[in-house]
Order: sequence, then structure tokens, then C-alpha cells
Amino acid sequence: MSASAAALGLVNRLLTLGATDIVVAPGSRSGPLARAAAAADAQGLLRLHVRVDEREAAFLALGIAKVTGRVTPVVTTSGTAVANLHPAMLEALHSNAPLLAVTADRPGRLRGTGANQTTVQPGIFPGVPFLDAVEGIGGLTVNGPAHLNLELDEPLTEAVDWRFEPVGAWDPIFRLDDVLNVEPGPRTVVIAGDRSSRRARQVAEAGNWPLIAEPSSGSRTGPALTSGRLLLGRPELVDRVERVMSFGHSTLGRATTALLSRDIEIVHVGDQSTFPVPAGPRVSFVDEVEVESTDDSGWLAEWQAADAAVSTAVASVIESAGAEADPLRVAASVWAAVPPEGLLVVGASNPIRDLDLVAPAFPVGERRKVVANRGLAGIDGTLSTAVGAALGRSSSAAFAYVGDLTFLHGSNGLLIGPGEPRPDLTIVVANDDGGSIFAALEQGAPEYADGFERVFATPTGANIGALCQAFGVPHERVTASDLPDVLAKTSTDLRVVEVPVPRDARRELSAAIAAVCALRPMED
Ligand SMILES: Cc1ncc(C[n+]2csc(CCOP(=O)(O)OP(=O)(O)O)c2C)c(N)n1
Ligand SMILES: [Mg+2]
Repeated sequence: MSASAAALGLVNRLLTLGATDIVVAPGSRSGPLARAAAAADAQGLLRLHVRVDEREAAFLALGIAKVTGRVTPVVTTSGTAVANLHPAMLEALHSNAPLLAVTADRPGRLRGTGANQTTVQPGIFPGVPFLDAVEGIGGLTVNGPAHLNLELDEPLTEAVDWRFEPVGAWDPIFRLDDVLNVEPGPRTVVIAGDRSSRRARQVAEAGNWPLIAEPSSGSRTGPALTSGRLLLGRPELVDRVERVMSFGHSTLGRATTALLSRDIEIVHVGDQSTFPVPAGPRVSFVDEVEVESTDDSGWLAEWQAADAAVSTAVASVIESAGAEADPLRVAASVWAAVPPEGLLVVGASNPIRDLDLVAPAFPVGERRKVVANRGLAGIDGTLSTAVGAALGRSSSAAFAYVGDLTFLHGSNGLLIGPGEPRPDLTIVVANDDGGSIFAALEQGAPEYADGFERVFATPTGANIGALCQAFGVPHERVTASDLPDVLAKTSTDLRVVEVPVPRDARRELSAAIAAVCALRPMED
């Protein structure tokens, strides 16, 4: 098959799969694919996004895939370009996102020779389904990534009349084989990790059980507790739990992991890939749970009362603290700024955990979307994921909320050429000049203070405003107390709002919150 025919076939297959967008990074070997993508864009069939940095291109496609649920291709040339897709492919693999890497390759006969830009591309992403022909993508699912490697031979430019039409029909089958009916009885809590969907909230409501939902679970709504993760540090509650209904991928706290490691009945909607510890004999993996009737003991009321008390205590710590509580004020302001139908993409490290400490549940049915790359919790690619999510979903307002290192690590996400689709997205950077998360972990203990700044905190002193200027992105530097007003102003462009926050009192802040909540020590 000629390279142009492969490119035509690719677009036709993508249309069959219902793809809406295609991300392309430049290159010669991938030229026919790029030309086909540009033609499909010109015909209004696919929206094309061009990026020069393949790592960011892949995270951009990932962001689109995460909010649309549709197969989203990222197209690269051969060689190191392919390897740059790996971080996003791994995140897609561990968060079941339908990211499709389409990599141009030299003809196989050149492999193992000194031919330019030629390496072993098949199987370069272990664990990711591999295809070497466009026909294969008809068999794709929307539950994870795939790698399509196309050996393209010359000529790489031909006069082509790009006429596209979908090939055949695609009917993804969603099967719910394993539905477990559960009765009230055992004292139950519902844990909602990343990407739980609203099912966790619905199950908690049906059973009248406490709901502890991570910010990106999709279930931090309605009855979800505000201080759920803190309550898991309270022995008088947590030690009495007899059963857990677990949804999504829980990664934020050791207290959650400890609960899911206990020798009690645990029902996890999903499989081992989203369950954070090796499953013991009392863990069952199911596709769905149906709750037969409601728990009418006072179990939920106990959790709600404790939640109210702990949330008030946390609020008073924040209120009475000085600037050391600014990171939590930033988190609260960002959460409060997301309107109904709004979007929030949250970075790893403290931003997601700070939200988890202070974010009250949103009302049910207002369709906010909160996205986080919790598959592998990387700090890479977050800006591009946010740009992709903002472009992939029509939102009333779109925000990203990241730490400074996360921002700097993925700052090439701001490199968007003129004429490319550009999102209305406000990126809030909590800048504490380094990684503050380590201060509250083991490494941050005073006895390890030697070298802590250099090898863990890693301050950079980078000038975020100057960086934004280089990318032509508007930038403001504001105080934590001014942030609510700044976020209330609607933005019709990509913009960066930098909030300087202190890092040196992080450990003390965690300790103060733990003390006021009467928690077991050293829960993160
Ligand atoms: C790609 C990648 N490299 C390294 C890490 C380890 N890591 C976790 S948090 C963190 C620091 C993040 O700093 P920042 O974004 O400023 O957030 P803060 O901790 O200050 O809230 C690092 C390096 C990671 N998660 N992902
Ligand atoms: Mg930081």
C-alpha cells in the first residue's frame, strides 16, 4: 500500500471510530499522514492540532481523549519522536484513556541498519496493544491506548484527491457481566477514587453510606464528605468499618490504601489495575453494584457529624493561620471558581491533595468536570492535558491548577502556534518555588534536613512571567487573597495566574491540621 493510501485509510478509519480531533507533530516520514489530517481538517471532518513537541502533543491528545471518551490520535514521525509519546501512553494505559499513537516508520528492511531516524518502533510501548496496519484499528476499544506503527515507503508526496468516507460501522460493546447486589448490614463506606463516575455517589445515596470521594472522582457531589480523607485517620470511625465499596482509582492518601488493605469485605468496581494494593482474599472485583435497600442505622449520621466538626476545625486552622495556609486558600478559591458546566484540570502533588482537604461537594447535576492524571500521577504533561481537555469539552469556564514544578515541567504545553485552536483556559500556578509535597512526607523530617532543599525541594527560581511572555501567553501575579476576584473575571483566552505561596511551613500546617482533627500521626 502506498503511503498516501495508508493515510487516506487512516482518516477513514478514524471517522468510523467517531474521532473528532487529530494531533500532529511535524516530520517527513509522517508527511502523508499530516497532509491527510490537514485535508480532513479543511473539510471539517476532524479538527487538527499541530504541536512541535511530541511529548506535549501526546498529552494534548490525552486531554481530549479524557473528556470526550473518543479515540484521539497523535501522529509523529519516526525515531526519538516516537519515544516522546511514552509518558502520555503510560498515563493512558493506567487511566484507560483511548489515546492512539500513530507513528510513521521506515520500511522494516531498514531496521537494524544505520538508516537515518530508524529504530525498533514495534513494541516500544510495552503493555499497549500494537497494530501495524490501519485495518486493525477497527478492533479498538475505547478503554485504553493503542499503538499503530505504519511503515511508509517513498514516495512521501503524491498528488492526492483526499476524499474521505467512514469505513464500515463501529459498535463498541460495553458489557456489564458481573453485577453484585448488596444488602445493608455491615457498616459500609464508599470510596471514590479518580474516574469513579457518578456511580459511587449513587451507590452511597442508595445505601445511606458515607462517601469519601477524591476531587477527580466525578462523585464529589451531593452527600460526599468534605473531610473524608481526614476522617479515615480517626480510629473511632475507621476501625469500625466492616465493608468498603470502592470505585475508581484511589491514589491520594495512605489512609485510603490502609483501609483497602484491611481484612474486611471489599467490593471494588473495576479490576486490580485500579485497585491500589494487591487484592487480598476478601476483595471482589465486579463490574457494577446494585444496592437492594437503605441502611437505616445511625452510621452515616456519625460520619456526617464528624465531617462537620473536622471541616469546621480545618477552616478555623486556615482562618487563624497566616500566609502558611495560603496554599489551602488557593485550593479553596480555585474550587469555588468552577461554575456549573465548568472544567478543572488538577496537577499532581499538593494541588490535588490541597483540594481534597478543603473542597466541599458540588451540587448534583451541575455537570462540572474535574480531570487529573492519576493513572501514574506524573507532574509531566499537565498543561497540555488541560489544553486538550479545554479544547475537547465545551465548558462554561475552564481552569487548570498546578504547582510550579508541574508548570515548568510541562511549560512547552503553552507552545501553541498561530492559527491553532486555542482554548479559553485559566491556569493557576501555586508557586512555592519547588516541590512542597516532600516536606510533609518522611523525607521532610528534621533529621533528614541535610540536602533536603537540593535533592527533594528543588527550588528553581524560574521567572514564570518571563516564560509566559516568551510563549505570548498573558500572565498575572496575584496574592492568594486577590485570587477569587481574579478568577471571577471571565477569560476568553489562555492565561496564567501565578500565586506565590510559602513552602517552608508545609510540615507544620499538616501537623496543625492533624492535631486539630485528632488524627493518627503522619497521615498524608
Ligand atoms: C514526571 C514526574 N517526575 C517526578 C515526580 C515526583 N514528584 C511528585 S510531586 C513532585 C513535586 C511537584 O512540585 P510542584 O508541582 O511545585 O507541586 P508542590 O509539591 O509544590 O505542590 C515531584 C517531583 C512525578 N510525580 N512525576
Ligand atoms: Mg511547588
